[in-house]
Amino acid sequence: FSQKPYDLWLQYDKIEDQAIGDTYKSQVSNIYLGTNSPTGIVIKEEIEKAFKGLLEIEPKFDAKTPNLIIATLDKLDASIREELPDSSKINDEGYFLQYISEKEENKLIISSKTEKGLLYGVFNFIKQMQLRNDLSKLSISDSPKIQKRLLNHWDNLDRSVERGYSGFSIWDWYLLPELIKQEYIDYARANASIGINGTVLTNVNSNALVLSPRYIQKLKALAEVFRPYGIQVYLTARFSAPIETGDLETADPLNAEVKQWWKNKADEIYAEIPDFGGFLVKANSEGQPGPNNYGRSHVDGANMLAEAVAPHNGIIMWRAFVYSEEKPEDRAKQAYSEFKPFDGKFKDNVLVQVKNGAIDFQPREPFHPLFGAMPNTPLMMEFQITQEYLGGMSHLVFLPKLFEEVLEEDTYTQGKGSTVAKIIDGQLSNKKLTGMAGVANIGTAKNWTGHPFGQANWYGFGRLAWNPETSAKTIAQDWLKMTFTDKSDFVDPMTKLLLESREAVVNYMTPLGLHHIMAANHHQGPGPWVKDMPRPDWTSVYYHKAAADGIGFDRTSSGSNALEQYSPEIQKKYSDPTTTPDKYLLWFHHLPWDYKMKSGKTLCYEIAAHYQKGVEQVEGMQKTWQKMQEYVNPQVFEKTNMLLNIQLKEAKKWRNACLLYFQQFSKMDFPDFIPKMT
Ligand code: GCW
Repeated sequence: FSQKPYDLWLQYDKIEDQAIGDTYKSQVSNIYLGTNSPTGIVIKEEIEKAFKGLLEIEPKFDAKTPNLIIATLDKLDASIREELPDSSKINDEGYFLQYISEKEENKLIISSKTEKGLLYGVFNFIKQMQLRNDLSKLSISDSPKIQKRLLNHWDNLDRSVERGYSGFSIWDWYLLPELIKQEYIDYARANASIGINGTVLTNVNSNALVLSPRYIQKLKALAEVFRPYGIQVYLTARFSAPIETGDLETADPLNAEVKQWWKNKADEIYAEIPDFGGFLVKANSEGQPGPNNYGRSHVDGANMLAEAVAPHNGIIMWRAFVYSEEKPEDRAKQAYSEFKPFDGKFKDNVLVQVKNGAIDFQPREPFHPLFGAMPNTPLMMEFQITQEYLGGMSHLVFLPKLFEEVLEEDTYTQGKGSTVAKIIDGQLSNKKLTGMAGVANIGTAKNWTGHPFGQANWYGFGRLAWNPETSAKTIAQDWLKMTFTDKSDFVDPMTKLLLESREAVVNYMTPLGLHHIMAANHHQGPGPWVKDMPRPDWTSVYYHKAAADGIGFDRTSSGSNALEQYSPEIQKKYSDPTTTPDKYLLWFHHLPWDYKMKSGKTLCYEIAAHYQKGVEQVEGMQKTWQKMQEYVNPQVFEKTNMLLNIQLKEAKKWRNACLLYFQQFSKMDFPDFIPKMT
């Protein structure tokens, strides 16, 4: 086996099927590459790597009569240009892959408006060979639907990673700017291959030190590595930085000196890194400083920073993850309450970054009501790729299925079909800025993500940021084929396994709309009993409300009425438990233990049945995996085996702990299928 975990989905193992390999070789025997810019050089290197691996040939770039042409549209001969679709079919980052057959000559064309688009086209072209597709059928016009496709690293300057389960931060700040690690280059390749075009290098719980001149030099070195790959660097901005650096006594966003301080800071950064992306800010959230400290609003804070970066085309991503310990309001309502009144008030270069759900990256949450509530503000989606609440380093969970579910949800704000995907890609409002962020699961682990299947979540995030309407199934199939093998005896059962893995984790952790019942602080493992915490909204009892009368959080008008933050269509459906989808039942309703479910069984029975099903689904995953040995690198096979054993053990622990805990209130016997617990 030559599958190398470090190489992620960019496996360029030799194509075994000789007929396919020979056909490809004849189709790409002479290459014209119409650029020798830094991006042109990385294109050349990638082609070399791919051809040496897949086809075992040294690509020829000096051809007079090329059959593979890689050049921006302005560099193509008119006769070839005519064979391509109209340039309006793609945007500045898009590309064409086209097979043309004229007279006796056949040609493959990779073309685009910009070199960045060309690079994306080349990665897709290589992928076509990884997938063993017929190159003579190629006719693809593709463009990203979202502009800012970013990873968010929650990486600290001491290289610890908040909620990171894959080793330490890959940013070796101590040895930068002098030492450029190969990992930085391979990180850029991997991201560019899926269209990611920006990375926020530092934790949202941020450290002002990164804004100091010494760190700007380190940042500059990384920016130079990433630039040819079309990746911009961004930082998190600590709101109190003007004070912490010792320069000022206040960070009040309306203070003239503070404004000037940030302008100067932006000028200083841009002088070194002209394509610096901008800042991501977590303000007045979980103890972070922010404009509220000075009686100012989120708009005041965001707009002040936006002004500082605007002359350089920078952007501000202002997070809406806010909930206050002083407020008695249901935590699920608070971000909406605070941000909706600001709709339309942010400057043009501000994106409000909203987590997919209103609580916090749970195995399942309804979509965040803000997505349907700020038509005049660009909203950026924030997904979490690292599995903070989904078993961290040990559980196989294919997250694109979760992301897809959120993106497909209908907000109804402009009638039926107003999906979250269409809100964030700007289709429904012509928003000037669009974006999607994923909290990275990357670290110093030799395979980048710790769990071998964590790679699929990084890959899938990139695919959905490029096009939020991509199906999780397509993503699963592509990733499996590119990472392991295209054999259908592997790809078909494994696709099924991946797609089911998300529902499994929901079943054995938080079925039927339960949420935030994890162990305190680290969030790994069950903790429905958690009640003594510094804040009530950090406990579990706050969320499940299990008592003698039943279980669940009443978010209808008889309870917190969080439901009123959604469109009337959703309110109507979800205000009645009989029309609420089972998957959100206990998110919106508090119901008696003997409440009769759609299945005809009691709620208590269904809770048990879901926990049991989750455990059985993990057993099913193990069975499938056992049959995959012949297709997988032995180390990856064994590692995944062992991790699945841990996952099964933990799934049973979740089932047992939650059912025993809830039973003290329900006083009902477990159904027979629940194994005896001692
Ligand atoms: O729920 C919390 C996480 C924190 C994280 C925070 C956030 C970066 O537990 O670790 O802090 O979300 O998203 O800001």
